[in-house]
Amino acid sequence: MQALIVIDIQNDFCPGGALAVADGDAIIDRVNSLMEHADAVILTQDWHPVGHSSFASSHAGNAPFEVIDMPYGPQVLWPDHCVQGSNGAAFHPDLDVNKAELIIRKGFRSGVDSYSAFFENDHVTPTGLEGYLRSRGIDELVMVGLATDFCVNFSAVDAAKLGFKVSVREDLCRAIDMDGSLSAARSGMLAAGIALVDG
Ligand code: VGL
Ligand code: ZN
Repeated sequence: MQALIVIDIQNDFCPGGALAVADGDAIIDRVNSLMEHADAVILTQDWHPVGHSSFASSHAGNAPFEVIDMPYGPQVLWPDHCVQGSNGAAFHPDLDVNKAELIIRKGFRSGVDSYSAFFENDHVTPTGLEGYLRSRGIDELVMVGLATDFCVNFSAVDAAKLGFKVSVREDLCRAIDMDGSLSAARSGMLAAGIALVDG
C-alpha cells in the first residue's frame, strides 16, 4: 500500500511568507489532484515554538541563512517561521486538507530542529511516523511539497534508509536552493535509491 506524503505546504513557505520558497504555491492544485489517487494522504506541518533554536533571532550575532554548530551537528539558521498557532504555520488555504488522514507536526522541541518527517535533526529522536506507516501496512511513499532540498530531502532519505520504497515528484516540489543545496540533495536522494520523478 502506498501513501502520499505532503510536506510543509504552509503559508510561511509560500510567496509572501516568512521563509518563502519561490513558486511554492504553484504546486498546490496538482498536489490536490494527486490526493484523489492515493491510498492514504499524510500531511506534515512545521510547528515551532516562539524562540526556537533554528531561528537566527534566537542567536545573538547570527543572521538568517548562516550555519552554526549545534550539539547534534550543523544547523542552518532561518528567519522566524511556522510559529505554533500563527497564520504562517497554517496550511496554505488552497491545500485540500480534508483528504489528510494524519497530520504530523515536527520541530516542536525548542532545542532541536526537525526537517524530516521521521526523525529530528539529531537523527535519532523519532516522530512516530514510521510506526504509523508500518502498522497501516504502507510500504511505498510518494513525496511532494516544500522544500525539495530540506524537508522533502531529509524525509525521503530517512524513509529510504528505513526500507520504504520512495519516489519524489520533483515537479510537485520547490526548493530553497542555497549554496548548492538542491544539487546536493538530488545526489543524496539518488544515492539513497530514491526515484526522482518529473511528472
Ligand atoms: C523547512 C527550513 C526550515 C522545510 C522547514 O520545510 O523545508 N526548511 N524549516
Ligand atoms: Zn522550520
